[in-house]
Amino acid sequence: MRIVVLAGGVGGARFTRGLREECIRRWPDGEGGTTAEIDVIVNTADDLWLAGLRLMPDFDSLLYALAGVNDEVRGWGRAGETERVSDELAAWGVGWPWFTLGDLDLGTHIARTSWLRDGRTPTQVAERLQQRWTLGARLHPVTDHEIDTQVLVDDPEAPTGSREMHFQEWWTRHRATMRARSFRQLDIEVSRPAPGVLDTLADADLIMLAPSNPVVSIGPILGVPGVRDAITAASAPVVGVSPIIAGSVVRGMADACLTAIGVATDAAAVARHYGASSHAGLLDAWLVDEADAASTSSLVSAGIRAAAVPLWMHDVDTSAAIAGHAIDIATG
Ligand code: GDP
Ligand code: FO1
Ligand code: CA
Repeated sequence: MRIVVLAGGVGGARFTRGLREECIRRWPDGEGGTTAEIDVIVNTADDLWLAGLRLMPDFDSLLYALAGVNDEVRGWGRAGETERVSDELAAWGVGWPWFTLGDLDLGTHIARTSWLRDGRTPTQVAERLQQRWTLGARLHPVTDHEIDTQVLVDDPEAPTGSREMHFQEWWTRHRATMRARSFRQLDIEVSRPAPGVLDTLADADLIMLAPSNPVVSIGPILGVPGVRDAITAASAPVVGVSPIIAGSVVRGMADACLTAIGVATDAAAVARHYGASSHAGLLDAWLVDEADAASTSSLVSAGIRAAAVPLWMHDVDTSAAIAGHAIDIATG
């Protein structure tokens, strides 16, 4: 069984950890692992240069979560983190005072940047980083090009009445409170899928959209030229898990992103945004939470198989159950 997951950071990591567990239960290899292959295509549009280092937040969230070294409470960064270097950087006025680089996390950024400066590609660097732990999944940055998301916000003092800032400034510094007019990924139109991404999709038995931010996590993955077409051309069924439960984003500020692109913060609205595969969209099937059960009939009418199951990812077991339901509805 070859499963490909499209994923952002925290939602993507929790889901993939559950999927790995579910695969171990369904397709055990007799040695505590699974015969299933899990390939994760990871959003790279949150990435940034800071203090001379290349950060890849969503990739690192997946890496740390699958390795079991992540900070569960914050959702990003390493467990048992200290911030001595960050304090020094602040004293030097380097970096952003509102963006904390943990000491252990900095080790990752320094290793990554060092390998990039040696001439390796982000995909090659990602392979090196994954060798440290047994993840039970392969992580692929969606592209080796830099496609950092820029957010256009209102600014009455700017001559045009608006200005752009890096996604991380909008998200982390301003907590997405400044109204976003639009999002764009730098140079995405001239970017290409990273080596392996298109082949992985073509060879998949099942393609899953994690319950990740549809606009700034899944959106940029689909926006890399060739990726969306590879999904619609793939023989594998495509199933998505709603990141919205009862009109709420569960964690984070994804509602501010959805509003900016004119999509309601609603499980069925997100499914319609992805579209039915039978109508030139992506989805064959979509899972909503039990609280959104009333929306399943309208989705079925729109050509999307839908089911309502508990979608709160409280722990590995609840995430594994969600992954199991997603496998069942897509392949059943
Ligand atoms: P990020 O890159 O760290 O923002 O993480 P993702 O893009 O992968 O996922 C973020 C989204 O996950 C949030 O906007 C939520 O809508 C969704 N999410 C977080 N926790 C849960 C959960 O327990 N269940 C479901 N269904 N969605 C969740
Ligand atoms: N999020 C914060 O809210 N505050 C931080 O100081 C912060 C630092 C940080 C450092 C490295 C990293 O990989 C992620 C970090 N994040 C931080 C999370 C990140 O900004 C966003 O939550 C994601 O990019 C959105 O997916
Ligand atoms: Ca993200």
